[in-house]
Amino acid sequence: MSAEMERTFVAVKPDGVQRGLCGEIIKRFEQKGFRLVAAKFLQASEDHMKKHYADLKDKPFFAGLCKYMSSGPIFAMVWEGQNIVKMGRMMLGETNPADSKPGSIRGDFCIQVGRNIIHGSDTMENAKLEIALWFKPEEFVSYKPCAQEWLYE
Ligand code: D4T
Repeated sequence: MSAEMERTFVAVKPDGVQRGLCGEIIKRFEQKGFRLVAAKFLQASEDHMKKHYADLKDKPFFAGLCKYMSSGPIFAMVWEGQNIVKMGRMMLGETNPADSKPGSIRGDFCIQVGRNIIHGSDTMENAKLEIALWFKPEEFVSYKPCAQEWLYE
């Protein structure tokens, strides 16, 4: 198998969880052919969210964003696949659902930027930082999916 594997951090935000969209979101990544390598269901603290969104600390929406993200459960996942950081972002749609095309997750399931139901790492560098912030090495599961040879040449 010649594919170069990448990992990305994906999280169903509290609004996505409350609206019962975890299954739909997992389904989309599964049916694309990506491999789930770690997952957990948790309520993050406001401090944890401040670390996660540290690069946005000067934005006017930062405080509200961290409060909303820590207001309820999150389904946090690490997915693996070729070119997954870029493709994952395409699957999510634009940050503002109003700019997201139908067919993308945000285009299909939400309306406002402050309630955009899902997070996905935007660069490989941020993916590495976010994965390290949310998961310990022992939380990863190593396995070979049976469809691997049918997804990659
Ligand atoms: P996340 O990180 O949540 O996947 O979003 P994006 O990577 O797509 O976009 P971002 O970092 O610029 O924004 C983080 C988060 O802040 C919310 N937000 C954003 C908001 O509430 N108001 C705003 O004006 C913007 C730009 C939505 C996503």
